[in-house]
Amino acid sequence: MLDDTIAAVATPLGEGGLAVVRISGPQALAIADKSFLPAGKNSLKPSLAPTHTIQYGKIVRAGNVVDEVLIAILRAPRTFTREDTVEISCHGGLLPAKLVLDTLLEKGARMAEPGEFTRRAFLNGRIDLAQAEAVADLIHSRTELALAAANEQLAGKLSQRINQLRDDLMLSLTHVEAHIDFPDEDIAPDTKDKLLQRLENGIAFMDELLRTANEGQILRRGIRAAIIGRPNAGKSSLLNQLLGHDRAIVSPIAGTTRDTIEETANIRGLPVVFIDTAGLREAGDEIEIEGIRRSRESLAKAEFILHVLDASEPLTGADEKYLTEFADKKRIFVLNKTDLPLKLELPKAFSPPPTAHNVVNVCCLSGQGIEALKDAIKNLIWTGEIKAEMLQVTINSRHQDALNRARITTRHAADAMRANVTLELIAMDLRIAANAVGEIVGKTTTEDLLDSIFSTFCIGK
Ligand SMILES: Nc1nc2c(ncn2[C@@H]2O[C@H](COP(=O)(O)OP(=O)(O)O)[C@@H](O)[C@H]2O)c(=O)[nH]1
Ligand SMILES: [Mg+2]
Repeated sequence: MLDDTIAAVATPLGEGGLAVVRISGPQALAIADKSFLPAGKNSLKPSLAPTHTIQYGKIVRAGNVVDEVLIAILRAPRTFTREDTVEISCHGGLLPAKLVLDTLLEKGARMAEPGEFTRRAFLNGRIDLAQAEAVADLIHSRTELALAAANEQLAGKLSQRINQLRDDLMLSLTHVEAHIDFPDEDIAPDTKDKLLQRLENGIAFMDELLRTANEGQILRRGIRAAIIGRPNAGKSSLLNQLLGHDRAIVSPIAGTTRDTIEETANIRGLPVVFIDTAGLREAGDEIEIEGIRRSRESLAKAEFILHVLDASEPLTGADEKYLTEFADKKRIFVLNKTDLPLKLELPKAFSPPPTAHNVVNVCCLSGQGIEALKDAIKNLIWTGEIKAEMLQVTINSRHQDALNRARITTRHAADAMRANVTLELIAMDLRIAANAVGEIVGKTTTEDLLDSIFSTFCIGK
């Protein structure tokens, strides 16, 4: 598979100033030679150009000029894929990039699969699997904080820790196996203690990593918050305030928001997907029935709730219904319209009792209280400070799955050792644990695993 040369448009499809077409593989320079005509007295054909230089010229197909381009010549191994790579900067827009790509395909390149450049970078040892995943995180990150975390992972911060953990497990395994070879000798008590201590340390370290899964998920996928409340409480106004622009229609007519609206906002560095629901009141017409069905659906998926109450009016039956219906969800009560005389009294009976963290006063007309609400949201989803160390390692769900398996078998091995179970069984557990940890960085992989990771990438990456 690595014998062939792949090509793809590396920039997003659409109109723009420039587009980049990338080609990588053993034939990259030869194919570029057949497609590119140097122009000007200093330009060289790709196979003659020194590495890491830019040449000016034209892409030519069947005698016709396709586009005027700059091409970067990047020779193996100092490239992203560790293969010969040529990057062609052509004019932006769908057609120039497509025609340049077609030319390369005609001259012998193969259309790249999604993520195939990054997959080659992994297969050629340029980056490990956790770093390859970080490339995708980087592309998809929606806040600077998420970007910082992806960069740390790409730099190998997670990989270092995983490799250390795997080395420790392998060392324990070697010790255990050494004793299997000498069945007459029991493990000396102090050696056994040391082994057990190392295993316990490993488990503690796995726990530490596993605790970052939640944060990792928040940074990567964002967290979903449904905005609920009775009609006219100010849900759409609140959404607009949190987004910083007018997204939803605000009107004094109850039932204005008929569809659910979803938008991501950056809340103290955390991507939060806010869902403005259509209200759950008795439906008037068919559109409203559908709107309410969608509201229910997004409510079920939401990790927490912003319950908007109109503070300028006494509590209504509809408000109370929401209070009881969502008692088991994480929620923040947003008391809106605080510019008007206060008439609302929250019942003392609902749980949890109101505190400064779960009750926030705002005015969605002026924006007053919105900053305090953002703090409350951050506190709700991310307990404590967002520390720099935290961003160095935030595992994803694949890492979490592998670590959970490693933890179970390591625990099993440690318990078995205390119970003096035969060493063969302990060795087997440790081997499984080391392999599971190895999956994270790609030391142990299968084609299926690689396919599932790289298929989520975009084409050209
Ligand atoms: N006085 C005042 N009116 C508000 C405030 N927030 C929203 N409103 C008004 O309340 C009405 C309903 O707002 P809207 O956001 O559409 O409520 P929704 O039905 O819950 O989405 C609109 O006329 C808003 O202008 C506020 O803080 N103070
Ligand atoms: Mg609305």
